[in-house]
Amino acid sequence: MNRVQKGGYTQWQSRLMALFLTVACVTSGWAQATFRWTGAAGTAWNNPANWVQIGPDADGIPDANDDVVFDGGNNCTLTADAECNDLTIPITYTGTFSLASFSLSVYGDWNHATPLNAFQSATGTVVLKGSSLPLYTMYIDSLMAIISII
Ligand SMILES: [Ca+2]
Ligand SMILES: [Ca+2]
Repeated sequence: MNRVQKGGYTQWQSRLMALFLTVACVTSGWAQATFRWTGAAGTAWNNPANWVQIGPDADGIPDANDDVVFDGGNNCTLTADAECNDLTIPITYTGTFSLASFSLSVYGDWNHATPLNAFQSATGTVVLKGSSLPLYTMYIDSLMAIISII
């Protein structure tokens, strides 16, 4: 028998609503974090000690649902393929971010506000994978830039 609780919902309806909200939270990106680069423990992107993490993330390393913001003056280098949601390199960032020979998949917006050499593609690859009208602001200050739109 379904007891009607306060608000007019039965226990079964309340449990179904709680399950729906849990699934919605897990799948909607509410569980994303924002990672601010500090470079406190070196230059490796894959070292959690180099990030200040705001919000939940299991391993302390940015992935497809996390926003990344570079700040300060310490350099960052990919040591493996990586991914993030929004990537922001503000004009206040005075370090360099190098892909080395790896790929960075960006699922959200690419915000690169500085024409300085803060971003270095080296022999790596940027993959812009946004699916919901992401914004890309990018300075290309190189005679050797190769842009492929596929
Ligand atoms: Ca995450
Ligand atoms: Ca992670």
